[in-house]
Amino acid sequence: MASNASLEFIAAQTKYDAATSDEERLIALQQMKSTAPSHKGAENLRAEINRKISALKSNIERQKTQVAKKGSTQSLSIKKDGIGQVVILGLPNTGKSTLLNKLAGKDVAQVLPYAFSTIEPVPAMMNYDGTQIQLVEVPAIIAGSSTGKANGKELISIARSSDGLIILGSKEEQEIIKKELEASLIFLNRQRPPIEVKPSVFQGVQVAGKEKLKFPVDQLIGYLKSVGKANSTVIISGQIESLSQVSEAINESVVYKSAIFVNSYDVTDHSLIDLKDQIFLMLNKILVYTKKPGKEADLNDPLDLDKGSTLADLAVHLHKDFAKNLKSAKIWGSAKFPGQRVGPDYELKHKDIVEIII
Ligand SMILES: Nc1nc2c(ncn2[C@@H]2O[C@H](COP(=O)(O)OP(=O)(O)O)[C@@H](O)[C@H]2O)c(=O)[nH]1
Ligand SMILES: [Mg+2]
Repeated sequence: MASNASLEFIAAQTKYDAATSDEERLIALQQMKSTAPSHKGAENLRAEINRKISALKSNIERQKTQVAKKGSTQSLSIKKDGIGQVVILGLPNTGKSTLLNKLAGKDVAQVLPYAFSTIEPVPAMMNYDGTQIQLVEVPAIIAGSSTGKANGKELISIARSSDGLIILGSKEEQEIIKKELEASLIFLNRQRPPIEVKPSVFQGVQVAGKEKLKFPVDQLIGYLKSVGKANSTVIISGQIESLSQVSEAINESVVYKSAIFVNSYDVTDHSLIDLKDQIFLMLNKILVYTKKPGKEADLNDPLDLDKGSTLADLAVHLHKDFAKNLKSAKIWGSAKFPGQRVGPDYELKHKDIVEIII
């Protein structure tokens, strides 16, 4: 090895030798490159590092496209429609088609007394207060779907891209579905653990919010090193109790979905109305109605906005000229009194009636 190598260079080389993945090797090589001796005698060494870097990069790229190709043959998606897409999941013969038909208000899916009667995803629109929500019945999920049984990977990929889920079945059956989803890195009704790990240009791991970490910080740093995140900035914004939370938080394949759990056979007409409300709430949307001065609002023709939207957001939604000239609006519903005047920053609420003044 070349003489006059710096300590940093040797440290990077040690990292390279100990690396267990191409990503780690690449990071180490890049550190070697930046700390390599610059004199003429080390020319060959620098050339060799550069060669290794480009070989590794193309290797990593190739692996990535292979993963992407593999992923695409195993994913299936239903073109979205309406204000959101909600997917119905259950074991065979749990009443998925029956529920879909009840929610859609017509017979879109065949109800049959045997397992695997629905073999293709069935989309249907559900009317909710004048707006449309897309429901999709997915063919039955079973224990082992996450490993590919009964087209499981394709079917679960529909849940992955949905805006919310209905899990249908008895408690035990719901648990089976939940397990299959978790094995596919789809977690229900919870949020990503409150820790963020970002790559850093500085050496080592900097941690903000250490006091919220409920185990020794050295364990965290050791773990991050072992997964090729030796140089990172960590922000902990809530209690972190285990490394498995850290591993979940940094896993980009993990998604979080809202889910409603429904027991088969207890969907009466009354609970159907509740269920429709729950489905709407899951989408985090509000419906508002617009009206012209002196006219009534059309309550059959709502506009959907994301929860938290302001009057200005509504104006953008309507027309860009509206947005430019918007000064204020009169509001009925969430207003302090009927027809209250509010400005562009006013946060609209579900079922507000809005008369824009320009
Ligand atoms: N007793 C009862 N049977 C139901 C109910 N919903 C569905 N079924 C029956 O369960 C079987 C499967 O229903 P289906 O909706 O096709 O289930 P899927 O395979 O999960 O789509 C059919 O024989 C239905 O008649 C229900 O609410 N009560
Ligand atoms: Mg069915």
